[in-house]
Amino acid sequence: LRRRVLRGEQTLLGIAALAADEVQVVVAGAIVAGGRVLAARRSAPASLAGRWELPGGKVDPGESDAAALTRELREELGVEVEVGEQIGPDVALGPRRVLRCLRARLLDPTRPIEPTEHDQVRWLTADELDEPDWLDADDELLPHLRTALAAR
Ligand code: 9L3
Ligand code: MG
Repeated sequence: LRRRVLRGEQTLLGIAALAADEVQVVVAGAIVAGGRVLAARRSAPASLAGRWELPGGKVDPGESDAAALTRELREELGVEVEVGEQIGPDVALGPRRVLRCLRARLLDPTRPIEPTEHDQVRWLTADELDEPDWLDADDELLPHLRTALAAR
């Protein structure tokens, strides 16, 4: 794990030297409600299928992080959200790509989640955060998610 984190840090140092338009940001939503955070299981691509993530996707050119996350969560889960602060640091996904986790609040918490790309969703308490088989980058955000859950 330490080796992987170190590699991630070196990648991030490299990314810091790039211009903003040379870095692909992938936004992920920490949807928190009632002391739980929503995790979603990927169904594609095959290499990532079955592993869990905070839902989201790529920021389009010229799009803000908040607009991208709002769009992705609408497409992937059929929900409307208000986007809040970043949780944890940017995590390197590759030499020119970072994962950025943002808090997202459901505008209508009673509306059911309707996943279009994920084959399961699950609401996790802080104590359950370690249970899913998370994508590597998302796994690095867990301590920060735990803090964010404790704060509410
Ligand atoms: N990714 C990693 N963790 C996440 C998300 C939303 C995405 N929480 C990675 C998986 C893909 C890439 O970022 O390789 C782009 O994500 P998507 O557009 O396929 O969801
Ligand atoms: Mg996605």
